[in-house]
Amino acid sequence: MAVNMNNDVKPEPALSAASAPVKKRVFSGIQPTGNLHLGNYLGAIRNWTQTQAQYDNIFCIVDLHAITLPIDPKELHRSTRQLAAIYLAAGLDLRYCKLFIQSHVREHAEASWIMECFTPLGWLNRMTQFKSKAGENIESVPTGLLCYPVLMACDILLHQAHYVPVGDDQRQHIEFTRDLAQRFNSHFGQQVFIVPQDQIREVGARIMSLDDPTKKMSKSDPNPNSRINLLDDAKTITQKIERATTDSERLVTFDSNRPGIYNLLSIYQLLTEQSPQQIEDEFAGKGYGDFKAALTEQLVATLAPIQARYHELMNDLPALENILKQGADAVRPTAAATLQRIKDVVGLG
Ligand code: ATP
Ligand code: LTN
Repeated sequence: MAVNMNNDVKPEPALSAASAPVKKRVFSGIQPTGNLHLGNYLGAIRNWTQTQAQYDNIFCIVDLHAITLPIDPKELHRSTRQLAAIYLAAGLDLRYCKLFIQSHVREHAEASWIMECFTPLGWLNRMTQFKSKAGENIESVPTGLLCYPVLMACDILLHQAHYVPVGDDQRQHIEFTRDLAQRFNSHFGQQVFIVPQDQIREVGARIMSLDDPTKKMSKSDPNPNSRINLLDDAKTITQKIERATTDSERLVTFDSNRPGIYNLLSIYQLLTEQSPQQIEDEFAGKGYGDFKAALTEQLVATLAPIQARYHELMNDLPALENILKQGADAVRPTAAATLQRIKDVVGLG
């Protein structure tokens, strides 16, 4: 059975095995740790929506990952629902996608312990995200932060996903997942896991900070003007774009040596789906002011309908909970079967 956005249940179309090519599975997730920003949208969620009809998709709200750094319990619970509402508001369609909360499928945590026992510590010590998040506090940081990539690998491997659409910052984690799957499969001489591939787009995989375009746009940046949040209103967007760092050249051209304007132009390119040449022609003879006004208009036009739908969804939390419960129920059997396979080959039970 499949559920549509209005939450009615309708039967899956009857397809014969011969006429229906089996769709490849996509899996991805985002941590419910605060406001989502334009980088999360253009680097991840929008790509999920664009290709959703082609795949059998599973999108997760990875709350177990969110507790690897301090987070208030009430805020975590609310952010988890907010992220689910954003997924739907951004256009994920329940005819093609299953959405669930990671902690609702306990197989993830159980598989993670077992897979940690097959993960060389050196692999985890090499993870750049761990190093940057741990900073100087290496002795006091939660152990979960170190083991984070194993849980992420289990998310993907338990559901036997083929593709993992993410932003560029997750490249190393997907490489780790592939290495772990291959190591486990070859250790036991069995194809327990599908070895997944990343899906990282060329444009949009790394949206940069508005105030320092050499850093990626990030939820955890202390400067709120460094990012456009998906729930920012038109006035806030206007102010943030007006303040966004550019340079003194005043030429609206795609030049990667001028990272500020290059980043803003890449955002415009993604929103308008025009080529760089078309955009340069549009702004030939015009200055940064004209360009920033056009960019602001595009951003508001893209985000306003998402925000309206988001508020509708958040006003009916029981319906949202129901969608998430149905999602967890639908994905659990594959996760349970993979976990059983892991336990069998390892000799547990
Ligand atoms: P933080 O920076 O605090 O770790 P984040 O903003 O990177 O958080 P995540 O939850 O780690 O957010 O990322 C969710 C998804 O968004 C991932 O697929 C990630 O690759 C993608 N993503 C995050 N930031 C960007 C960005 N600046 N540009 C493109 N994609 C991004
Ligand atoms: N580490 C990812 C979030 C994440 C994820 C996943 C992404 C957790 N499990 C599985 C893809 C597939 C991040 O974006 N910070």
